[in-house]
Parts: sequence; C-alpha cells; structure tokens
Amino acid sequence: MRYLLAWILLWLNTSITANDKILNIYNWSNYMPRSVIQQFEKETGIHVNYSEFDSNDTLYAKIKTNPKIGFDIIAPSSYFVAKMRREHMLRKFDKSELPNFKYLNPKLINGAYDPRSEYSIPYFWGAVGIVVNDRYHNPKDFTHWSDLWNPKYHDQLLLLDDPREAFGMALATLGYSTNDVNPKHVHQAYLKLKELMPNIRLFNSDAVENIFIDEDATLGIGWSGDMYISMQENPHIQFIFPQPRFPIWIDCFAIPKYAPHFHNAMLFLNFIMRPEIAKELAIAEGYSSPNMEAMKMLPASMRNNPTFNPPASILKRGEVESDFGNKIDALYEKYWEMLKLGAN
Ligand code: N2P
Repeated sequence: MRYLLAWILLWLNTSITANDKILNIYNWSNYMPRSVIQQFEKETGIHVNYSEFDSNDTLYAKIKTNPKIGFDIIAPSSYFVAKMRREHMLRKFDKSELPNFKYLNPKLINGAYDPRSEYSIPYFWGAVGIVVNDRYHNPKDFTHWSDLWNPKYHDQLLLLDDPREAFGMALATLGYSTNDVNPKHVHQAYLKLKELMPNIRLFNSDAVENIFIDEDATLGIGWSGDMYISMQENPHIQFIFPQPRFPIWIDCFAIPKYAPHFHNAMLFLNFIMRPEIAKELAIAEGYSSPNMEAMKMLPASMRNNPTFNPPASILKRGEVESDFGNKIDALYEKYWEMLKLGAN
C-alpha cells in the first residue's frame, strides 16, 4: 500500500511538473514569428502550443462555448477585451509583476476598454484602409471609401472577413463615425454594404498578405501591417488611409479566466514587452508597436513609413474601435450573416 502511494505521489509530481512547462497561445493568424516563440521556449524551458484564429468573433465564440478549453494567452482587440472583461471571461493580473510594462506608450494603456490595465496589454495597433495594386489601378482614383463602390470594379475586391471593419468602412462612407451605434445608421450601413456585394470577389482575413502579393486580388481593404509586409514583397501594393475617416484597432494580449498556466502566461507577457523582442515582432509583422523603446530601435525607413507608423496628420482621421455592448453586437451579427447569405 505504502509502495503504491509513493508511486502515485511520484506520478502526480511528474505530471504537475510537466504541465507547468506548457503555454497555450491562441493568436491572430500570421501575427508572431516562430523565432520569438522559440526564443521564449529556449529561455524558459516552457513548451509553447500555438494556434491561430482569423477574427475576434471566432476567438470569442471558442472561449464562450468552452471556457475551460485551456488557452493561456489570447489576443482580443481592445473592444473585445472590454466585452470579455464585462462577461467575466478574463483573468485579472497585477501589472507590477510585469517589469517591462514600463516600456509601453502611456497613450496606449489604461484605455476605456481596460482602465487600469489589469486584464490586457497592447500588442500591436494599426488601421483599416484601401489596398491598391498600381499595376492594375491608378492609386489616385482612391481617396474616399466610396471609390470602391464604382461599378467598374465589378468582382475585384477583397473585403476583410470582419464585420467590424466592413461596417466601419460603410459607416464612414455614409458620413457617420465608424463607431456609430444608432441602429438606423447601422441598417443604412448594411444596405450600403449590400450595394457593394457585386464588386466583392472574396472575403478573407487570414491570407490577405499572400492574396495581394500574388495579385489574386488587386483592390480591396486590408490591415496596415499586413500590407506593410506585402509591399516589401510586391512593391506595386499601396495602402491608402481613406477619407473621411478610418478605423484604428489595438490588439491586446489577455489571459482567459480559466487559463491553466497563469504563471507562464505572465512570463510570456513580460517577455514580449522586452524592447528587443518587441522590436523583432514589429519588424516581422509590420505593425506599430506600443512599446516606445522598441519603436526607437527600429530603422528610420520603418519609423518614417506612413503605413507602418502613420503621422499625426493622418491619425487625426482615425477612430479607435470601441465596445458597443451586446445589443449592438447582436445587430451586427445579424446583418453580417444576412449580407453573406445574400438575404434581403
Ligand atoms: C494579422 C491580423 C491583424 C489583426 N494578420 C487586426 N486586428
């Protein structure tokens, strides 16, 4: 009996130790280079299981339907941090345990979505804009979102498969704020998007870079950093910040309420805020970093590139996506489904 007990204790101990050395990350597609994960594994001895999603909605649904799914790190945009926090889906942490937090830009922390930065840290931020390949189109023809509605672009557009980005664009086209929650305006935006359907060739969010690089689409909307990376491969790609205004998002890292490896998640958060690592991340992914030290370390060619780092004169037309609350979220969901099903 004593022998059996000792054996069980030994087994329990090894399995606890083994579990301890794991971190399960669920991130946006094409959003972190393998080299950074490997460096974390090497430094800590923690094995990372890494998987990807293509929209906030997918991330949210996955955790809502199965809160104990086992993710330790997730990457909601700021307005989903607000929603998930409200619905008690995130685990609070003490940022004083994250010494590298001090490198973050004060303008990008403590936002309304997480006023005391207790549930999230910002990872990257960027904009939604028009993407044009200048071998096929004259970029000068695209200054306003409404230019995409021109019937001559029949069956040519890539639209991000993302209700918030599509509605943001449609609301701006109608002259409203991209964060307008008036149900009448949201309905008008839906009708406006319906008008655009004949011009849409495909919806996609997780292969946008390659689709534009390979010129499988030559016009559409995209996220700034994905396009910054695409331009390095295909210099005919141009990114335009359209009139009159455009959405800005802040993607964050957070720890789900039932994360099995909380301590490892904290180590990871601190690791990616180390300036050298944040710099490597920005170079690999083409997105602006909230890490001020990392931004200083970047080559001037990147810092001065408006797609990567838009100047204040452009940014003043940007609107940070805000949390709408469940009622408006449901309205978006309904219209988005109707739009994609081609319903009336
Ligand atoms: C990266 C996707 C960017 C996410 N491929 C925009 N929220």
